Amino acid sequence: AKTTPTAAKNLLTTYDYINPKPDAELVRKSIVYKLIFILGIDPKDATPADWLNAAMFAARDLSTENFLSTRQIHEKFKKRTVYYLSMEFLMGRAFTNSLINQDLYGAFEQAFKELGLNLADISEQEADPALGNGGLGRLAACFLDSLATLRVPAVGYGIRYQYGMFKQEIVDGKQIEKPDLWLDNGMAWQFARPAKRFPVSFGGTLDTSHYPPRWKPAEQINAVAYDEIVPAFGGQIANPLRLWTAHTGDLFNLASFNEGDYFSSMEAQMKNETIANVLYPNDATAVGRELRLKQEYFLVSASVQDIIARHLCRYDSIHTLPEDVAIHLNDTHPVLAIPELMRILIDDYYLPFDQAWAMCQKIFSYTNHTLMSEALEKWSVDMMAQLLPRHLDIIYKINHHFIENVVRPQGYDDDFIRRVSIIEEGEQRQVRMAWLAVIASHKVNGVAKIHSDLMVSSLFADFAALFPERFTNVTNGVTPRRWIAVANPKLARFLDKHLGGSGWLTDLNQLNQLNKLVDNKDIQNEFANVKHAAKVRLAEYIQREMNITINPNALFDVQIKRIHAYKRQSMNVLHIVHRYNQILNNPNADWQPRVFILAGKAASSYNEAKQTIRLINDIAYFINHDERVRDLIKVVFIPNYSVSLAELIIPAADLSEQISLAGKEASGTSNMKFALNGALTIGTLDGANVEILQHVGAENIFIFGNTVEQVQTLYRNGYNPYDFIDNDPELAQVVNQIAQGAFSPDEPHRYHKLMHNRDEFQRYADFRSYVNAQAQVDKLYRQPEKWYRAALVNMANMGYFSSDRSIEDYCREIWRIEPVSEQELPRLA
Ligand code: CR1
Repeated sequence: AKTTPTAAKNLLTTYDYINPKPDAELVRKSIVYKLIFILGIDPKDATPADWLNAAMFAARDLSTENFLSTRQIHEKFKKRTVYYLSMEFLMGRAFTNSLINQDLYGAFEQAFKELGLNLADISEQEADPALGNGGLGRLAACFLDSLATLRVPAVGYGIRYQYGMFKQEIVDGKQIEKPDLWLDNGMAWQFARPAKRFPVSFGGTLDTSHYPPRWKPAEQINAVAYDEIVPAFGGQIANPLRLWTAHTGDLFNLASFNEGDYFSSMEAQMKNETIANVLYPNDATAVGRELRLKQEYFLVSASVQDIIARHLCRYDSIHTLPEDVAIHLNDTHPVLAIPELMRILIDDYYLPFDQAWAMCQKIFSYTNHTLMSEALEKWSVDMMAQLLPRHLDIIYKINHHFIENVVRPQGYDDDFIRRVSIIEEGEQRQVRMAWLAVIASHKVNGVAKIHSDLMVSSLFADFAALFPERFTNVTNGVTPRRWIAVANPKLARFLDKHLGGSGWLTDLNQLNQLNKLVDNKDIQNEFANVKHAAKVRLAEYIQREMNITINPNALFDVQIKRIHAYKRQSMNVLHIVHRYNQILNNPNADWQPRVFILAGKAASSYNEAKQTIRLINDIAYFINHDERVRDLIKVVFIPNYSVSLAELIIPAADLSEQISLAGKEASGTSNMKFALNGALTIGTLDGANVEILQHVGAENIFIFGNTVEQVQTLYRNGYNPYDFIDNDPELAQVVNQIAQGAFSPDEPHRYHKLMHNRDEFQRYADFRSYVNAQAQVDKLYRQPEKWYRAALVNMANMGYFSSDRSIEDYCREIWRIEPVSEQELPRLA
């Protein structure tokens, strides 16, 4: 039992210890105090990074009280809680966000001024923790922000990778991967929790002569927690993000050490510590490696044990778990949580299988984030038998139960049973993790309307026949706190001014009041100035970091996201080269100057994506140095794309490229961030583009390309790229130039394969329609009144795409969770 010293107890049961809002002087004192007494640094020797750490400690103090009292409220009122399990969280920098969320930005800015320092420069010192790949990880971060802000009782669980996403350098046009040392300068934002540790076991044998069977694992390591505070915007609430790290101190083999074999005594320890070492840099792709399976199990085992421990703090029985707890699976990566909870309920709490299973089905829900078959996780039965024998045994039982009690009684044939079985038969038997997720969850959702519809009609069609009520949609959203207030403060001030205050930050539908202002010329100009300032800021960065000069008056055309064939960065390139050809053919025409900005990382093992990066850089070099095109085209590939770079680039975009092949991008979320910052979208009818179109209206977005149905027809008829290349001389010219080395004269065949592959994602089929849409873009940009009107209409109608709306949907439709109410909040002193 926990004891609290009486004096502290008084403090923690009355809420009057909550600080009044500190002024600049208090903040300054606190920063200096932290610098001296926590970091042990003399102010006269302190580097900007030291000042940042000191300031983060000071800011953390101010949210810690909210953090602790939030936990107390949850316990006191036994708040049903959602646990969000994700292998990835792309939180971005914490410092500025926490100051804005707690309304402390002004005080800190003033405090640093008095210290002769600049808050913005200090904030730039913060490492950007890249514990994720792309959209999936960033969505999890937006959701945590909304969960806190909406006062939803929630805990995020992830892994504290020692090395996050690799750092990308571009050398001679090629991507070079360097380790990301995000922890090097300390991590003032996280609390180490050495006492929060749970053993995680692997391997060994299963003795089935008992019931329940006895698992005798071969290895055991400890998961140790770090907590990161997720502060609500403007509120008294702060939720935890709990990240696990591997600690193997106890594994150290004393026997061999005493025999003098220091190395082998350390060996087991080193082997296991690699579990939390690196993030797999794959986006929308599955990896079939043993270490990855270990990582996934490590996350879920520690988290499920912790969830049960938390439950038993509030209730004295395990039976109330489904009333108290909702566990959400962010894609299939944490799906082993299902057999892990079953294992604990059956083996440790002696619940009968049926009872444990009924509990699981109330507790779990699952989001599918992609239909791409290459991303569907499957684990070989052999590997799982080796690493997690008890879990495999439980999965077999779940499968048997499902087939015998659910499928067969409905009269389905063997072929159907083969299709829905969790175990895929074949040369190598495999466990289909997505099937397990669907069978165990009470709700399964896709992330945009078109994606959820396709999910039900294709990937999960058989399951939709079995459980039609299980499938639903929750369209993704993004947090306006980070994507406007942090990323684009000038836009935030513009909105405050015209919407009569900052209410839009927590009620994004207020943006629709802009609709009545979109024809006002002064407001159009004012917005144009906000956009221009952001473009200047980005141009300065590009000048400083890359030594490339771009003109802020040009149209900024931006595609930033993971490099992937289905996202079709190479189709963007086709258009750039086509435009280049047109300008050379007709140099005196009245061309609209454009800057093409691209950024994104390629998975280290994904050759085609790496070639695409190299092609972009080769073309950039060639075109940027061609005197004949002057400033009419510039191409910039900004290295090392990250959340903080997105914060710099998105506000500066005029045009947002969302050009995936229809049916392939589950949602996209940068499309929302761009439109929210007043960029116009050029996009296909894919993912959330479809809903953006519905909200902003067809006149305010550039839609092109084949629909899902047309794409499927092309595939069905045996898609042949030369049907398109051979019938479009301009396209053929572009393809031949690239394929024959016009941009890689030192190695003419460098891009032959990239151009002449089977064009799985139908770039050539959509090329002409894309080029036509780009001509419409130029035409509209030439009429600033119309362009900025359209930009304002975009912003005005983005309210729906707030992650607050997504989280409200999840709470109501999936988790059945109530936020902390006004009455439950502590009274402020
Ligand atoms: C999808 O590709 C979506 C995010 C968040 C990605 C992207 O379209 O916006 O998820 N999927 O829902 C993914 O990473 C493993 O799958």
